[in-house]
Amino acid sequence: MKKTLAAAVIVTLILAPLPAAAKMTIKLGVVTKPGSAQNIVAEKFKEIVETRDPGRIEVKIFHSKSIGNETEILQQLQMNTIQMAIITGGPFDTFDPIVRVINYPFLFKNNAQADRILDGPLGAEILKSLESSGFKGLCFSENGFRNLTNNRRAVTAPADMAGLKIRVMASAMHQAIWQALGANPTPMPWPIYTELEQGVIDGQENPLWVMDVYKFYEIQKYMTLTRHVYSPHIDVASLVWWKTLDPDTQKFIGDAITEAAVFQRGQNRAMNAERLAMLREKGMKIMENPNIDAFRKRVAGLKDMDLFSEPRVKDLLGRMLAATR
Ligand code: EAX
Repeated sequence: MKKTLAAAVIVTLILAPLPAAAKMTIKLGVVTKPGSAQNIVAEKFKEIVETRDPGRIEVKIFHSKSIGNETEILQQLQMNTIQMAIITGGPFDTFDPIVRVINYPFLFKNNAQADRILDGPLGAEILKSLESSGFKGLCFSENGFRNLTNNRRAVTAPADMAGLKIRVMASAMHQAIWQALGANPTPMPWPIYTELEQGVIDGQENPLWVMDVYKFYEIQKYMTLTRHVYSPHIDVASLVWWKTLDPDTQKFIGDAITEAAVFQRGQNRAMNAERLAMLREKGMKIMENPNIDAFRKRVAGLKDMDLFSEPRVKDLLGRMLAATR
């Protein structure tokens, strides 16, 4: 009797299906909503990872502020409660002042230059620096060149900025830019539709896709093509988590996110002309040729500010300014 029981147990154990190799889950955070630049990177990354090696990794995207604002998402990466994020360069400012260098006004002259520098050794230095804040910097995707919108008046020169209350990201660099331009900058986390609608702020600055996807044409009358900052996203992983991965998995993930970033930049750029036409058609008054020289002059002194007092940051800014001249 005992023997039969033992045999039955053994047979059951043998026939029981082996647990499948545990599938890895990557929780990925973005603050913006589906259709936004960050989500396009996230979704492309998910598609690449899940189709290139099915069953290996599942990517779960948390969007639309479902796990907090950008600063909160970055804190969750530091603790490895989420593993990856696509976050605009601005809010990294409070974690590592080195990112002020990429948010510097009128730094990059065009897309090709931004790609060359950010995908090259200078970009790599910035990604590397983020490790001391607990982030594994993987690559750059893009928000794009930022433009000013407001609800008060047509802005074509800094003099028109006087007293305008402009929402800025959680970034000392961005705040300094708008102070220098004579506006009244107010840092606020994303999203900001309600604040614009209620007139808590007069304006904001973002790339064209934002005015489209977030329907700012409904609540902002004027847009000025200032292109004052080329705004990358930094695509990052939790450093604690990254170190637990074997080199092959690191390469698989690193290649996939880089491919997704390159795809998204191309797509974003391809849509700019169409978006501009659409925003005009929706009734926005668009100042296409503002006095950029006057804007430049106002921000020329920023490189000597305390923002860049840390020697390694100052040094990188100097090399970046030389490389983008
Ligand atoms: O990507 O906060 C900002 O202005 C960002 O550009 C926003 O997340 C849209």
